[in-house]
Amino acid sequence: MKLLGGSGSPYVRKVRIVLEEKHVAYEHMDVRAASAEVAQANPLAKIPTLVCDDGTSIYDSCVIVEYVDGLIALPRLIPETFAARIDAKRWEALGDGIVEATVSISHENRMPEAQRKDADWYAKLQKKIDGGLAAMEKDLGAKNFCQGDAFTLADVACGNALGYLDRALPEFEWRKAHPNLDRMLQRLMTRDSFKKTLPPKA
Ligand SMILES: N[C@@H](CCC(=O)N[C@@H](CS)C(=O)NCC(=O)O)C(=O)O
Repeated sequence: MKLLGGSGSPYVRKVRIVLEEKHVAYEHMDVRAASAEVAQANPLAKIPTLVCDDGTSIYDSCVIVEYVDGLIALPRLIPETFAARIDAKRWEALGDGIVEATVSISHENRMPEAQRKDADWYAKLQKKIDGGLAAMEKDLGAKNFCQGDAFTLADVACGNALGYLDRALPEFEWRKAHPNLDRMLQRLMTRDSFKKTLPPKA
């Protein structure tokens, strides 16, 4: 299978962490969403897009991680029982929501200052990031894993969001107010899947 999408995309990194954790062999095509390869494989022209060996394409990142998790039984990243499965997907939505707000702010910051959106726009997105971090900090508590007593998609989504915050908004200091998340990211960064997928400095 072939994964289309640039290493700098946080949604691509989430999928790559899952592929590494599941030890699935894949080819990585480091291409942008606007590339011809993506346009051909995904009518929405978005990354990540996974092209399977039979030519079928799978998107978006949430569907791809569920597909990859189902391909190989162990280690199971999306729990089997209904309640735990929904909770893992809720963690994923939290992580992805923080990523989405962070992408918007970091794109806007690249505009010339005079053309940037107003303070209300920034405040609205910052509130999502702050709210998402507060919820993750509280739900993680003193535990070693976001969910239950094993590494799951919840940990992938949480660590991916924190890593992207550091990369895209390096001036944003989140650690002091979120010691549980700080500890979590340090522990996640000892895993091969997180180390191997860390994007080169922007
Ligand atoms: N919900 C999607 C979001 C993917 C996404 O927004 N990817 C961005 C790159 S980080 C993209 O392809 N942008 C190009 C576009 O929207 O046209 C997912 O989880 O895969």
